[in-house]
Amino acid sequence: MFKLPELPFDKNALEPIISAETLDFHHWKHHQAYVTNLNNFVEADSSLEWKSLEDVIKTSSWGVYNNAAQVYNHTFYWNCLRSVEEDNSPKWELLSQIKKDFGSFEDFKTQFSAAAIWNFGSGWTWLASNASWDLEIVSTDDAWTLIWTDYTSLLVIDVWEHAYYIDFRNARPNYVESFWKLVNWDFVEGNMK
Ligand code: MN3
Repeated sequence: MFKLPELPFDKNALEPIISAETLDFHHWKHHQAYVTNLNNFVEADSSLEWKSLEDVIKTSSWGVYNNAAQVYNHTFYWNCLRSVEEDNSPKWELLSQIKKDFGSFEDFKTQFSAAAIWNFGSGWTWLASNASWDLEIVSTDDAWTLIWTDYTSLLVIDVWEHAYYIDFRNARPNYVESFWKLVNWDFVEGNMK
């Protein structure tokens, strides 16, 4: 059985950008619902019982895949966040890699923000490293994750409406712009290894 992971911060830690109310819905209701749905599938299919979450994602389709991937994506997203820092930026190796692949940190943010804003409908926008260890911005639809691709996920933003509707209503660009103050670059850099 899979469990809803705890948030890696207090539920008011992301205010005033992401409210405790959003986290109540997004973590306790949406993320929990994916865990509950996944566990219902596991209960009905004993072949899933001893698999890791990543193995379930790699070997399943449709409802099982969608719910398992959403459990994974949300946990990854929470880990990408921390409390507000006005002048928030990556350091060391990650910063030099970003400069190499995007020109500058500002250029990277501009491209990533545009990808997240124009990611049509519900989905996720990722910073990932490809098989040759170059950084790329990749957008996925619905529950899609990068687990069964050659990409290594480094950073993600959830652009489903439920991620921002309470705090930003329909203004996804404002959510995306504010997201930069919340990124946990230590986690992102840790994913490069
Ligand atoms: Mn979500």
